[in-house]
Amino acid sequence: MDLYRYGWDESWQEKWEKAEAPGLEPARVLEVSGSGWYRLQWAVGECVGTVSGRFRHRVQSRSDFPAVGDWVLVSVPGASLEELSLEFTSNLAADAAMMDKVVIRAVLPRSSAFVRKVSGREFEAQVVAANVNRVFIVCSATDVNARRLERYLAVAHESQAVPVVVVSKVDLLEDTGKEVLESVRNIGLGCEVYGVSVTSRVGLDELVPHLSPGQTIALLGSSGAGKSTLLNCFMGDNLQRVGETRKQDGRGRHTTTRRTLFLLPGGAMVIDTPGMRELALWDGEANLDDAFEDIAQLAQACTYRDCRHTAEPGCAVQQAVQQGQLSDMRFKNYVKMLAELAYVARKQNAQQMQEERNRWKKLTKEARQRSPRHRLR
Ligand SMILES: Nc1nc2c(ncn2[C@@H]2O[C@H](COP(=O)(O)OP(=O)(O)OP(=O)(O)O)[C@@H](O)[C@H]2O)c(=O)[nH]1
Ligand SMILES: [Mg+2]
Ligand SMILES: [Zn+2]
Repeated sequence: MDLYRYGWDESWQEKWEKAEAPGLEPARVLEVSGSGWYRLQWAVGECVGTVSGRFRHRVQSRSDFPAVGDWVLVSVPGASLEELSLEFTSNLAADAAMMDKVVIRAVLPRSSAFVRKVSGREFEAQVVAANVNRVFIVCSATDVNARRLERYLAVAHESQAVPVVVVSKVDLLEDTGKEVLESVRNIGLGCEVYGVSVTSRVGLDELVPHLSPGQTIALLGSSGAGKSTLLNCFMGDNLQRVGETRKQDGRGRHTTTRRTLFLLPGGAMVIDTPGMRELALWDGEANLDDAFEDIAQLAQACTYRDCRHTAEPGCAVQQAVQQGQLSDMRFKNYVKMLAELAYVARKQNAQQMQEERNRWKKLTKEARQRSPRHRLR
C-alpha cells in the first residue's frame, strides 16, 4: 500500500529524514482508541500499535501523544497483542489480532492541529485531528448557534487548516436554508459556506473540489449535525453508524465514539469525529482576529493601538456596537473568548512552572540518592 495515497509527500519525507531515526518506518494514524492503542496505515498495509515506554516517559503533555491524522515513526517488534499489553474493548480486537503489531516511537511535527482544552477543570490540550488541510465545521440548518459557530471558527483558524462551514440538512427548511446560510456567511466572514442535504442530495457537488486526492478533511461539530451521514455519502457506503436525533430538542445521541480517518474512493481522506459537547479554547489569542476580521478591521480606527474596546475613549469598536453596525452579541463573544484565552494562558504558565519545579526536585533527589554519602547512611 502506497503511503502517498495517505498524504505522504516531500515535506513529510523531509521531516522523517530530520528526525534521524534509523530503522523506523512512517505510518499514519487512522484511529485512536481511548485505551491506548492506535490503528495505523504504513507502507505494507494496516497495523495496530501502541507507544513505547520511553515515548510515554518522555512526553510532556497529553497533546504529545499521537492523534488521528498524525504521521508517526514505528518499529516492528513482531510482538503479540499480549506483549504490547493492549486492551481492546470492542470487536475490533478480533481484527487487530490479525494485524501486524508495531511500536510507536515518535510523532512527526504537525502541519496543522485542531486543539481544544479537555473539558472540565483540567488544564490539558487535546488534539482532535492533526495534519488536516480543511476543517469542515458541520452544523445543522435547524440548529445554527452563532456563538458556538464563532467558537469553532476561532479554533479552526488557529489550527492552520482552512475552515469551511457546512450547513447540513437544508431539506428541513422551506427555502433550502437561504436565510440561514446568509446569517452563517455573516458569522464566518471570508470562509466558504455550503448548504447541503444528504437526504435530498443538495449542494454535495460543490464540496467535491475540496475532496481531491491527498487532501485530508476533518468533520467537526455537535452531535447529530450529520457528520457521519456526510462521511457515508462521500464513501458511497454506510461504514459509519448514524444516530437519530432526540425528538424533544433535535440533539444527537453521541453515536460516533472514535476519531477515524477514512480514505475515500476518490482519493481524499476524511476524519469523522464524535460530536463535541463543548469546545473549550486552549490557544489562539494571536489568531482570534482571523475569525473576527470585522472587529480587527474596526480596531484599526481606535485611538489607542492597544485598545481593549471596553471603556477607552475613541474606541471604534464600541462606536460600531452603539451604532448597530456590529452585533453586540458577537462583540461580547469576542471579548469572552479573549478573556478565556488569557485565563488559559495564565494557567498554562503556572502549570509549566510547577512542572519545572517538580522536575528539579526529582533530579536533585535522584542525585542525592546516587551520592556516596547517601549510600553510607
Ligand atoms: N433531514 C435530514 N436529516 C439528516 C441529514 N443528514 C443527516 N441527517 C440525520 O441526522 C441524524 C444525525 O446524523 P449523524 O450523521 O449520526 O450525526 P453525527 O454528526 O455523526 O452525530 P455524532 O456521531 O453523534 O456526533 C440522523 O438521524 C441522520 O439521518 C440530511 O441531510 N437531512
Ligand atoms: Mg457521527
Ligand atoms: Zn477599541
